[in-house]
Amino acid sequence: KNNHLLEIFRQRKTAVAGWMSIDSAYAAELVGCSGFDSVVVDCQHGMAGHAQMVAMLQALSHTPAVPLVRVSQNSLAEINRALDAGAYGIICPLVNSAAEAQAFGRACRYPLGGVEGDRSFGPARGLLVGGADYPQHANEQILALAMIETLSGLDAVEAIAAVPQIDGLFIGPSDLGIALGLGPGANHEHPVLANAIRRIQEAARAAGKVTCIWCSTAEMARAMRAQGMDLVVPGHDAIWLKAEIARRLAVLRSQ
Ligand code: 3PY
Ligand code: MG
Repeated sequence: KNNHLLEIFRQRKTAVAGWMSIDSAYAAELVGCSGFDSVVVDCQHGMAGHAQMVAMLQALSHTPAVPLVRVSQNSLAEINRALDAGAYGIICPLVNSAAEAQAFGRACRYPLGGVEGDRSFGPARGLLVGGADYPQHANEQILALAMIETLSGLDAVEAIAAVPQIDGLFIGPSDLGIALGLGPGANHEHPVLANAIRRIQEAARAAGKVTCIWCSTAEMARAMRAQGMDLVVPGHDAIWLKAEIARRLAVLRSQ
């Protein structure tokens, strides 16, 4: 099975991904059927534990969206379990150094065909959704996206981007804004944050890797697309739900 995101990246288009903080297979299925190129199951700040993550990946299997998982930490065990459950890419939070990026990238790769990897063999759902040749194509089709959202990660961003097992950088503007002294909810247009975002983008581009970014609004996602991002996320399910509830209650209570 081909990872459709790779095709979008090759065509120099911008993928749009949904983001699940709610631990529901039905909600994941609904979002996966709503037109996104990809859907991320967030196991760091989202509610899903392992069992819900598996159910959400099962629900996403019959949607056109490429299933990605943000793991809670840079752990070989957790990354392997998400991949075995059928994720076609892993987003790893808080990558601080080239060494951490290498450990993360290696966790996503089988040590096959000269590739340096630490992924243990037991593809489980990978075989069901990816087909019998999953072990042969997994290394090329699975995305390893390292989050840059700390000062040490930003300082090491060029070295992180150069790690061969890493496919791309994923910007976390909220943590990055805090790390840069701007506090929570920093505006991406603040020159300090905007410069950091551009530096990350340039580091990825120089290494031939993609850049992805989490955005709190659709407007920010549109601006980031115009800036050349390869993948943008226009907020998450809880934000969408709250916004629409607020809009409807305002209609009902405004008079
Ligand atoms: C951040 O902005 O810090 C993120 O991790 C986005 O989810
Ligand atoms: Mg973060």
